Amino acid sequence: MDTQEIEREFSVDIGNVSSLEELKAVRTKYLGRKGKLSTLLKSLGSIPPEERPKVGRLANELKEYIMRTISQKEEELKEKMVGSDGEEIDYTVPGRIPQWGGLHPLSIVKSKMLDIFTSMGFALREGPEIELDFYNFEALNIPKNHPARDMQDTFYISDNVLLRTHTTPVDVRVMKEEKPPLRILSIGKVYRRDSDLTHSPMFHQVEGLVVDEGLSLSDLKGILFEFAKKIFGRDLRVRFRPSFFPFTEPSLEMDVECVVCGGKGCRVCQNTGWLEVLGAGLLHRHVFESVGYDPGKYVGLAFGMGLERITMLMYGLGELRTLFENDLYFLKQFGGGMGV
Ligand code: 2U9
Repeated sequence: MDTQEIEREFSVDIGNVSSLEELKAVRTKYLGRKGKLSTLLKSLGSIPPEERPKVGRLANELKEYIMRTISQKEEELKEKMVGSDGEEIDYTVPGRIPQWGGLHPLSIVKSKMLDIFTSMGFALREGPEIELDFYNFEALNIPKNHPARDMQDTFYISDNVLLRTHTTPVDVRVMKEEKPPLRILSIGKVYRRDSDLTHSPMFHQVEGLVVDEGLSLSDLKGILFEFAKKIFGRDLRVRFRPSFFPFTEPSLEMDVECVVCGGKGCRVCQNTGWLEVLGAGLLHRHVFESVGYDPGKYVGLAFGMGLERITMLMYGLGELRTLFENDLYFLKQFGGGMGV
């Protein structure tokens, strides 16, 4: 090999170097004891004496060129290995494996509920969390001095503006804008001045409303029974008890057989065999009147429940606050990947 061939091959090799290890291999290949340059210099003895000085000079120039280029390359590579703070970067340290995100248990249950109710023809509707007194109370048969306003301790922003205490105002807004038939679902944050082991000042409600002609309480019971079966994943017993809410008449509450003991009685159901799941009823005529619907013509089926309560029942959680603490060890148990 002559000096020109070595120079050409060296240019290709050095151009391909991207690490110190590769550079070391190139140095050995050209400058090592058995490298291309030593071989060339050793072969000087076998060429005609008159050509030796010229070839010798070219070989030495090439050697210097190769040494210079290699040390420049070395500087360049070392510079790349230093971070902006001047500290050397160790490329051999294993990379950090990013943690997979997942859905929060409340999000998992929320999307299950959405699936169930949309499959029954409900459409999700949303509204503001900062509400006017009219939509949150007045239109719902809860006038200024109604005792229900004490029941629902409210965060007031001004006399007339408040943080909604339920998602019901979403339904009121839709009813004022649109005509029956309606089949809507509202899911969202609500706020109450309540904070202890079983209450949080912010929690989520899921509410449903159906307005049409010729509906009856048995339609409501059918919807709720279907929901209970689907959310708890089996054909469990349910019972309906009479209750009271200002915005429904008659009002009822639905219990399901305890999902832990199957109705035998345990700590979770406080030995009753039943778990309270939701409240419901037929819309009060005053609600219809305040949105301009004819109570003689239409029937409204309404139901509401706490998302946290359903989530706790589904997963057998003992404490509400675990849902708000963002403790990764707790949250990772739920998987919550996209396949749930
Ligand atoms: C309109 C009018 C009334 C929705 C209903 C309940 C009964 C109920 C509670 C369950 C636990 C709230 O989260 S909780 O504290 N809700 O018991 N909610 S009827 O009634 C409506 C819906 C829409 C226009």
